[in-house]
Amino acid sequence: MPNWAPQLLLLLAFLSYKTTLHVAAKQWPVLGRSTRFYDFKVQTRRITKLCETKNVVTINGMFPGPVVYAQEGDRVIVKVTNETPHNATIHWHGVRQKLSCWFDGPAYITQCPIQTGHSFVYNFTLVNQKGTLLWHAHFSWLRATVYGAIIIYPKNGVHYPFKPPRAEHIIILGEYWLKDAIELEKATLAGGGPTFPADAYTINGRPGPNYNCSANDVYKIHVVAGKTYLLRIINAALNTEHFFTIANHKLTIVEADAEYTKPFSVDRLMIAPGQTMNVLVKADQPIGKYSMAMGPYMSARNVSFRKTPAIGFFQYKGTTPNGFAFSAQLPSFNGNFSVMRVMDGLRSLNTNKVPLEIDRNLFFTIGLNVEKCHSSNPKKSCRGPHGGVLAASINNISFISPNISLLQNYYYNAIIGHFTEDFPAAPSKPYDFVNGAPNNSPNDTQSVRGTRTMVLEYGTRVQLILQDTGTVTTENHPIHLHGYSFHVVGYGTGNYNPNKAKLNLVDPPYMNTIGVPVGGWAVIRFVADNPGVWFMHCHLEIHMSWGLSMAFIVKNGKGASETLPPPPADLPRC
Ligand SMILES: *[C@@H]1O[C@H](CO)[C@@H](O)[C@H](O)[C@H]1NC(C)=O
Ligand SMILES: *[C@@H]1O[C@H](CO)[C@@H](O)[C@H](O)[C@H]1NC(C)=O
Ligand SMILES: *[C@@H]1O[C@H](CO)[C@@H](O)[C@H](O)[C@H]1NC(C)=O
Ligand SMILES: *[C@@H]1O[C@H](CO)[C@@H](O)[C@H](O)[C@H]1NC(C)=O
Ligand SMILES: *[C@@H]1O[C@H](CO)[C@@H](O)[C@H](O)[C@H]1NC(C)=O
Ligand SMILES: *[C@@H]1O[C@H](CO)[C@@H](O)[C@H](O)[C@H]1NC(C)=O
Ligand SMILES: *[C@@H]1O[C@H](CO)[C@@H](O)[C@H](O)[C@H]1NC(C)=O
Ligand SMILES: CC(=O)N[C@H]1CO[C@H](CO)[C@@H](O)[C@@H]1O
Ligand SMILES: [Cu+2]
Repeated sequence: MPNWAPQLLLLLAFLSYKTTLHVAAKQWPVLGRSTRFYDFKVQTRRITKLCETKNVVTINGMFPGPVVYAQEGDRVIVKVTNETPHNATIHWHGVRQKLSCWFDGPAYITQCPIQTGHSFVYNFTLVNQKGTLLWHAHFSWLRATVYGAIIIYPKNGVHYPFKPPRAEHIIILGEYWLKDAIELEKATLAGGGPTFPADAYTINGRPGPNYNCSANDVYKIHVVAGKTYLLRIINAALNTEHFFTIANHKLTIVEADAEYTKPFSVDRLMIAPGQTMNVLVKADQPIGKYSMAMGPYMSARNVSFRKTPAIGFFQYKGTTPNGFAFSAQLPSFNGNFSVMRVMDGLRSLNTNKVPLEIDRNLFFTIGLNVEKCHSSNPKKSCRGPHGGVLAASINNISFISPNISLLQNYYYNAIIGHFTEDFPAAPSKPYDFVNGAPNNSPNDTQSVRGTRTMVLEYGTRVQLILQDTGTVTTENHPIHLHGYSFHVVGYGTGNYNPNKAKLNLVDPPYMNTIGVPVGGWAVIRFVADNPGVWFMHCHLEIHMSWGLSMAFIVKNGKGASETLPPPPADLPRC
């Protein structure tokens, strides 16, 4: 039997976006069937949640934002117009942007922000990619409310590698603040200490019955007994990794970060911000109403966070809507069993082309720092440990955002003063990364500040070891690389030891965001065959603000197929 579901959904999606999103097709030339046009207006909208009404930044007034539907191989064109008083950009998270780095989206890395009243047309193709990804704002902390799903169906005539599900549902996990997202970043950085926990966790923007004024602000999936459903789970939360579970039901993971995996079943999963997972759920329990729960995975010491889980319902046809719901059990906030269970189970469905030989072996430490207080008002501005200011770094370098676009400057050879090309391939001094402070001095927790990049020749086969440090606290950091997926060939706890590390070079998962184990390490491999400036950072927004990021500059290769084309004419200026 042919698999019509994706085509049908695509058609429905096409019809609905045409009617709801005011696609300004007339402005553009006649389209091929394989070009998808979207019109994104960055707009503020008043919404009421948790008993309070406030303005939030949205796309087209929608929260979560509109879904971008496409098929593998399609071109996607999104005109983004900024109608808010804030700066904005959109990042297409996980889209590999082959030869289209200009459209990647991180502010001050590949473009200047789209300023109030201006627009920019993002234009990229989805080559060799299918599955679930997400888009989100990439300026300040705007992505707290500016996010949505990207769904890439297989090409016509190509089926999923599993039985077609009865229906598909998108599940976006989020965090919601009553405070304005940009103010939240400013207030956190001004205080020097930890950030404020979210006021609610949300499933598709809805906190569910555990929260005040939210008894009806609940996401529900209606199911028919005996049928199987595909859930496209996306973590778009700002500052926390999350567990997700459905009472009494198994989740069979079939895809991670838009790459098929060998199917395996878990009771609950951990998903980091930036990660996406497709799971199959069979409605194989007695007819009833089952809770879906989302709650935080917090592996750092001394953190404050909200413990109240967000709840949605997985509701069988034939259930009384207001009846009893089976409750879902989440792991404890630092429960690492479910984290390891998922990591251990992830295997690519197909044996991938893992680079077996490597040209550059990089070792990056990732972790937090405490800078000395230089404020005349330490009580107000130095609320970090021991009266210092919290920071974060890679190889002890805290990334300082430039005030120009790195890519634009690199492309026009105008480097001077804005950034350097000396990001180190390894830490300057070895020490017991996980358990010991450098020099055995507990006060040696400072980092160096700078806008440093690392240059890679086109085609370099890179192995990168990511090592968590315990300088302030060990913690699971979700590290995201723009412009590439990478093979996660190994991971473990403690300090990386090349003699003991077991690597999977056969069927490792192929991801764009990896949660490096708390107090541990992960080894990733990729071939640097996409020229441009590619941001790599922790996807916990607060860690990125503190400096846990860097950028790779990948040089052009030979000929047009290995060279980044010139920038589009409407690229925003700083
Ligand atoms: C998108 O990019 C393609 C390839 O560079 C180009 O031919 C096309 O005109 C662009 N479309 C828009 C709307 O910018
Ligand atoms: C509900 O409101 C009360 C009173 O303001 C507050 O103490 C409590 O923490 C709120 N509950 C949640 C889950 O936010
Ligand atoms: C998980 O937590 C337990 C108890 O806290 C600890 O003994 C174990 O080493 C942890 N495992 C990993 C992989 O972090
Ligand atoms: C964590 O909390 C304990 C007890 O309050 C304190 O002694 C320690 O310094 C704190 N550590 C950090 C990294 O803040
Ligand atoms: C922009 O960055 C450059 C180089 O870091 C610096 O000299 C300049 O003062 C900055 N300009 C502004 C307006 O912040
Ligand atoms: C990081 O840099 C600071 C400032 O130069 C230095 O004091 C500290 O020892 C360095 N730490 C490590 C781990 O290299
Ligand atoms: C917006 O971006 C421009 C260009 O980088 C900058 O000059 C301006 O200060 C920014 N405005 C805000 C409110 O961040
Ligand atoms: C000068 C300074 O920062 N001293 C701190 C060194 O670390 C101890 C705790 O490990 C603090 O108590 C000191 O204030
Ligand atoms: Cu982090």
